[in-house]
Amino acid sequence: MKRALITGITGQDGRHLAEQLVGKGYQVFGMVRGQNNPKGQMVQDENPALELVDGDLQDLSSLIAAVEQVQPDEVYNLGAISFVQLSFKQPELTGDITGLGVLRILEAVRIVGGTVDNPIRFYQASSSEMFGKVRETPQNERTAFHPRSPYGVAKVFGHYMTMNYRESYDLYACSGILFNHEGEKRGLEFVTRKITNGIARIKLGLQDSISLGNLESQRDWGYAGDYVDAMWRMLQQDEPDDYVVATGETHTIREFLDVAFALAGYESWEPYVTHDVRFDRPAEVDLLLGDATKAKEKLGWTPTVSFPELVERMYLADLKSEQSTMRSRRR
Ligand code: NAP
Ligand code: F7E
Repeated sequence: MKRALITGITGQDGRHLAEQLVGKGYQVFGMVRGQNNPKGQMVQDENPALELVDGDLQDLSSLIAAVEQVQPDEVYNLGAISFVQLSFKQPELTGDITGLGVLRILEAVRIVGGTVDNPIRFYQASSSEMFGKVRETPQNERTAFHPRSPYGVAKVFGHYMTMNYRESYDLYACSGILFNHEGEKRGLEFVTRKITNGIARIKLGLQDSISLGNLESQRDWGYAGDYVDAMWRMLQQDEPDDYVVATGETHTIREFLDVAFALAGYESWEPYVTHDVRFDRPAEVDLLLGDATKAKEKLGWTPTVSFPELVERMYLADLKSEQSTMRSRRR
């Protein structure tokens, strides 16, 4: 039975990945930070086969202890401050967790090491935000980075550290440069889920409108379940490498609104969407479009959920969950 340790287990990707790895017969350990973190219980209820271990990406000794305790075959480093907007407000914290946190977990993996026959394999959650003010379109593994936020800068640090540990210590370390991926488990702070949840609540009479920032930026949005499968595939190869994971399609926030409001039966979204400057960013990433040819050719990976299917899946899940909350409040 293979053993996997996942940091960021309480986040969107951690939950999807844990479910898939348990389905493949792995013994899965999820790292939870903090004292009595309520999300630990939530993921344990969702996935009873999961085992929780304590640890924090800000605390090297806790990471060494977690890796020593679990003795993993594979470590997936998904933990981060992942919300770009927050990274502008708390850049130092973001640098520490999203950037230096990668160095700390790499150190823990290097120090504990695994066995000669079975060294620990490491996955780093790199991001299309590293491309930022893009130098070329579409973006691939060779595209130069130009990050536009403290989050993007921290991810570039983590990305290069992962490469450096691979080259310096012969660590089996891969980075997945993942473009935006969404789904029912996406945090409510991100624009896609904010929109699908907002529409569900408007439909049920629970709110009147959705306040948004810049509607012109373009994102290459895929489904999170497909993207965690790509992470696993990266760690099954003979040699470690870096891969772009993307759909190869890009859409504006306006297009997302068009599809989502139409699904809910509205002719137009303009009456329900207001602009709030608080959601504008000091620097924006205008256009992301990924070229995942390498992942397709070497990993045999392809996205399975189209853009309209993704929006529908998210809207229907939000409608169902808001309806069930309403029913339980009435009881
Ligand atoms: P997410 O939902 O925001 O989850 C982030 C996770 O990091 C949470 O489990 C959080 O735990 C954990 N975390 C935060 N601070 C930590 C710390 N000090 N020590 C240990 N864990 C900590 O993010 P996601 O969407 O699942 O993304 C997973 C990873 O992929 C992240 O590294 C993200 O930056 C990266 N990424 C995401 C996308 C995307 O579109 N989703 C694209 C490219 C890259 P708490 O619950 O305790 O806060
Ligand atoms: O913003 C615009 C916003 O916060 C998308 C993270 O997973 O993907 C994610 O980062 C776009 C931006 O995601 C609102 O200005 C407009 O242009 O959903 P988002 P993100 O910044 O692309 C990358 C790949 C990651 O790695 C990150 O971890 O939508 N936008 N109005 C808004 N965004 C938000 N959140 N809220 C708004 O009201």
